[in-house]
Amino acid sequence: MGGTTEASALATALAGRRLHATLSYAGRTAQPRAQPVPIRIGGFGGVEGLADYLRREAITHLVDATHPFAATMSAHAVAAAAQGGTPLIALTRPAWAAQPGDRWASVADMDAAVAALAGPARRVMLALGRMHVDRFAVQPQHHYLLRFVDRADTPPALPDHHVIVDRGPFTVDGDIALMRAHRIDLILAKNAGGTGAEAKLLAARTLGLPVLLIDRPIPPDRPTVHDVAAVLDWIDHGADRGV
Ligand code: 3Y8
Ligand code: NAP
Repeated sequence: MGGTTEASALATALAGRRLHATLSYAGRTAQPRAQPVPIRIGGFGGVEGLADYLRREAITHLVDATHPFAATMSAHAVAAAAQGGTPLIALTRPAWAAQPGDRWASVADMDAAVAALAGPARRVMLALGRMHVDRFAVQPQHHYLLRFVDRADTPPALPDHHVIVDRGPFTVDGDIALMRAHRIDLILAKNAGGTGAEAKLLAARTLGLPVLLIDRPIPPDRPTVHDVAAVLDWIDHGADRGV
């Protein structure tokens, strides 16, 4: 189950091998990145739907390589895999940790992030995508720089905003230029980890800008690795050991 840089890297690694792999997308974006293995797009229909899929497709290994904030999908994967006895492993990336020069503050979740924006007008880069933007309408005083993968059908309910349509991975120079051009004085982001979204953090460090990072949800208990090689080893050796 994909939608991340790591999932795409795993798909590339698996394409060169004789086993059959399918990469699954929820269908959140109009044109997901082309993959070197077959893809399927759309929800499974809850835990039961996923369990049926695993059984119907005789899936022998389930890799949850979804984003750390895709908490529902990860919970369903654990439940559905347990139901049918399908070996499951999570491929995820460690959370980002502040380095010298970083001006980071953490908030527990999206509600806390919205509350943290109370106060005088600022110029905020809301690098959260499209799904949760309207929650910030209760803080209409700010100028918001929004970055979406696809243009939204309806404009966000924020009186003062500017939308950039772009998909990552992003570059540090690109994000520095973007923050300068829009005179950004605060970046709000999820602690997604990984390389595909970290450019904005490095740009903020270079510009000395404060960052508000939303902690990731606590993942369910499951075997977890942080690199593609470990997943390949699990597929070759680990799964039958019930790792
Ligand atoms: C549909 C698949 C690859 C994977 C690329 C990674 C990197 C670029 C950075 C910013 C932050 C954000 C957002 C982001 C990044 C990668 C990775 C990552 C963040 C695609 C993709 C899908 C999605 C869904 C989309 C969400 C949104 C989140 C934009 C494809 C491009 C903000 C998360 O418009 C919407 O409804 C978008 C929804 C979930 C979060 C949100 O709440 O809006 N990702 N992103 C997946 C599916 O359908 O199953 O289109 O190719 C994947 C990637 N997005 O293969 O190269 O590995 O994380 N994605 C965040 O991390 O904060 C952008 O702007 O700096
Ligand atoms: P979520 O809230 O955890 O899941 C909500 C529902 O979406 C799931 O119950 C499932 O529907 C469906 N779903 C989610 N991921 C799926 C997948 N890979 N394949 C098939 N169905 C999937 O998920 P989300 O946070 O909306 O993320 C959706 C997708 O975007 C995931 O692939 C994730 O990796 C990617 N993504 C998310 C973020 C983020 O910030 N959340 C960032 C980058 C990429 P059913 O119950 O019907 O099965």
